[in-house]
Amino acid sequence: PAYPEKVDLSNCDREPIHLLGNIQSHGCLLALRSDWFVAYCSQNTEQYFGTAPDKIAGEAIKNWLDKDTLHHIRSGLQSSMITGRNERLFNQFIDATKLEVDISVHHNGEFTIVEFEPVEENRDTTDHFVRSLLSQFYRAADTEELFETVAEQLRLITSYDRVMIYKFLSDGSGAVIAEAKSQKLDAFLGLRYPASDIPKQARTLYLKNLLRVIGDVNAPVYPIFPTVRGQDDAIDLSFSTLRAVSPIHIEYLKNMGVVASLSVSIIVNGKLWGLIACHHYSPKVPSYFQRTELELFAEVFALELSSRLARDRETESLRVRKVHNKIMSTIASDGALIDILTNQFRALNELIENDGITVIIEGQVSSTGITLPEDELRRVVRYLNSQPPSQIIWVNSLAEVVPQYETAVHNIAGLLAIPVSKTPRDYLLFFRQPQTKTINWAGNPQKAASMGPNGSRLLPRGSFKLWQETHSDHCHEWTEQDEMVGESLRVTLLEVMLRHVQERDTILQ
Ligand code: BLA
Repeated sequence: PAYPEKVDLSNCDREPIHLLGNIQSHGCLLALRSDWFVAYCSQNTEQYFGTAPDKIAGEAIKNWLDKDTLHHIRSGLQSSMITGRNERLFNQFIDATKLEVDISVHHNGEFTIVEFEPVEENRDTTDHFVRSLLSQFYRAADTEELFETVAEQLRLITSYDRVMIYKFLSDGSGAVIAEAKSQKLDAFLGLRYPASDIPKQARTLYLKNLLRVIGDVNAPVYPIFPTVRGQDDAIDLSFSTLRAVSPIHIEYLKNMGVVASLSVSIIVNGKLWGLIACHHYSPKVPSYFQRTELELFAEVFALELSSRLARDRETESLRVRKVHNKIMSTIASDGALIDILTNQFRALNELIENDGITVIIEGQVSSTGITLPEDELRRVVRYLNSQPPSQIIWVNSLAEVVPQYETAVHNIAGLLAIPVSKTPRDYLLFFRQPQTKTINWAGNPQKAASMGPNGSRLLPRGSFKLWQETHSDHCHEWTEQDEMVGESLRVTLLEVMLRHVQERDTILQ
């Protein structure tokens, strides 16, 4: 009922996935009011409490749960209010039916949400795998090895058919950067997926709620009772562990041939860096115990990752500082600015990977390596001048931003531009040649979605067949690192400028 009339690729981001009003079938949900009376429950209460939903809604929960269990739920709720997360209670009993369950509890502002899942018979709670995983990944020499180790180990431990590390790229698309899978499956490693595969509201939710289990895409969902009209009254299931996922996403998984999935957020410096994504080709619900371990593991993994990334940045900034010092100690104190900078080309060349450097100051041009003819250079500078001032500008494809620019003619595809002075038009430019680049998409990203047979409903793409995109007018992409180096070079140049002006003033006096 709360499902919006129409969802398409442009409003995919607005599908209120936390208000869809259904849960998955592998558990049961109760929403309690502050007086511990049941306000809402899932349709399948009979199975868990021996009572139909209309006989539980409106009643006191103490009729079905004993004192001890209620006590645990109450203290779980208190911890949950502090941590802002679901609190898990292991091996509890429902008094009314003597069913052994794991319980998850949290408060959503209005209700206390209590969720129940049956305890599987033969689970091995003594197998603490986080510790053994940690010793493995501290040994990894670099981040690539770290990702591979993590994927391999997680697959061994969780026994999902496929475990992937999925990384978000700067444009919102994502790539499978590590994979462990059963041999009979095709590899997804290296494949790219468009941003719309995981819309914005889902990503926002995954920042708050770290772990999602989809137990069986073919199982029915259970609506929440009593049914409400419209989204305004729908119960907020953001933190519900049983929340039924978007039907569009269910269809997506079906199209992929996947039956069950698990995904865990990897958060680095407060941002959703990526996901650990697991697929299974038959129904699968990991135990509460495994989920708890996985969450903990994902957190330690994210910490290790951010400390490795910080270490890399530190090494890089040390290198940049050295070049900065070299420039500052060898810089001439007099002469024209353009000559001063030309004399530093060798040092600059060390700093940023390039195929040519050009400096433009008050209409004068000096260069090393490949450069552009003057009229083309003027057109490029015109584009640069139209950008916000006093900032470095990087372009991966000049053909995309400069009218009539011909990459092949000039053999230059992109540039990193550093403004040299406050006055526009003076720049230090690093050029890069074109590089043929192929992106392997899992299906044509332009056809990420299609309309249903009647045109009224959106369907995710039906094919994940390899779709190659080839660019010949892009350079080797400028990275965040290049941006950082460019930015610190901009500061160095400001210092050079300042010194130059001071020298000139001293001479003039
Ligand atoms: C959610 N999409 C997701 C999730 C993943 C992906 C991992 C999180 C839920 C989960 O754990 O399964 C995408 N899954 C992938 C990708 C790979 C993978 C890229 O295994 C690569 C190997 N999806 C579409 C379109 C829409 C869409 C067109 O393709 C919208 C119009 C929506 N995806 C969509 C929505 C969710 C989602 C709404 C949230 C599901 C939910 O949490 O309710």
